[in-house]
Amino acid sequence: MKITSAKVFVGGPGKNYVTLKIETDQGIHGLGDATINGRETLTAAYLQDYTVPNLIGKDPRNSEDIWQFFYRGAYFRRGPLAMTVFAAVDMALWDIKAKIAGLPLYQLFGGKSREGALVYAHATGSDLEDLMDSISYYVEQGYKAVRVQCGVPGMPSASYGVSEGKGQNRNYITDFSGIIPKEEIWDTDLYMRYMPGALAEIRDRFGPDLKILHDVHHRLLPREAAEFAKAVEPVRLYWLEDPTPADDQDALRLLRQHSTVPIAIGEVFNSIWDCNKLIENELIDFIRVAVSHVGGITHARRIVDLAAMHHVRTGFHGAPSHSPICMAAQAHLNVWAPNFGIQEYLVLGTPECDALFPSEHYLKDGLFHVSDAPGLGIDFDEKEAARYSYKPGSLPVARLEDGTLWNY
Ligand code: KDG
Ligand code: MG
Repeated sequence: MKITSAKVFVGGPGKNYVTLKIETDQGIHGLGDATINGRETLTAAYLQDYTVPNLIGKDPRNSEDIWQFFYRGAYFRRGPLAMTVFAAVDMALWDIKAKIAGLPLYQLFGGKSREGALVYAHATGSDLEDLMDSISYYVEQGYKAVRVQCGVPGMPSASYGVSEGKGQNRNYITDFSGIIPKEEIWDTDLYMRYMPGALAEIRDRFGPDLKILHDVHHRLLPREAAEFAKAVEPVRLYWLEDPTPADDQDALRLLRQHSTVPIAIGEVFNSIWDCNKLIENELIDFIRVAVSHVGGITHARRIVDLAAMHHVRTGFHGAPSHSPICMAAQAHLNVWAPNFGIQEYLVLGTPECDALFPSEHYLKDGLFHVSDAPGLGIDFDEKEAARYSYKPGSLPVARLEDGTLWNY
């Protein structure tokens, strides 16, 4: 069996999805996702200029050897762009492998450990009351877990994860007005004074059963993160996400010494070498890597297995940084992984998105159910794709009030 062609598409409804389609001499094709927010043309160029020519003629069934060929062959290891490119190839090869077997992908991992995978939605509000409305909306839809972010009174501009204005399917992450990012102002002191009380009010309003998650988006220093984690302990969060920039992994020791709040980290990681110490030292409770940013299924499975040895559960990234192809790959891992925790899920299912990526995967009562179609169980409509093209967009950056650049 040989790979005969590989095509790269950039675009999508309200997003710059980077889609790889690998075709074979047996008429079977596989799909991969190389989307990376704000840098989409770069993974597309890496695929087109280097990866595609090197795929032609290879046997797609040798996914491990192909992964090693690209990873070791690059000489310069890791990095988000390269690992996202390798991920797209790897997803497409697993898609082909499972289609050859005539099985849904999860069967190649060891079958189902659960029927549906718990997901969490993003509730957001410009203020706490707006956020409460947003949470109610998701609870009414049957979600059992919700990430909550709201504006902080007095904060000079809207901050990370906070949407201004009403509406439930708000894309507040990428700004498509151009490649020059918007700059936001962040004030740690205001956040630290306001947010623990706001989270406590949410717990009071929604009762003990709702799983409440909160994302700090790397904004606190280690000591501040320890203080914040202690302050929110009575809320019984499902997790506190990215309390510090996780480049400094030892920083989490301080937080761990002061609090038992579950910690989730990893959406910016791109290899096992970014998180092996965090996992082995049991400094986190959830690993947040995304299959599409961490070298694909082959590499993600190594992380999941390492995590399982250390009581760390999965909480794969699922922001609109990933196309439904990555979400499908994660859905197969989620129904299999013995140490599955939760899946981030931002409603992708607009009619335009479903037309571009048809599938039988579905969400019901806050659980994601995976399709039993062979492979990833998702397709890509090239005719629909012709309607879209690349739109320049960017993620915001954050500064302190005195102009110091801060963590987004
Ligand atoms: O590309 C950046 C987004 O994926 C990020 O801002 C989303 O923090 C995020 C999350 O938890 O989904
Ligand atoms: Mg996050």
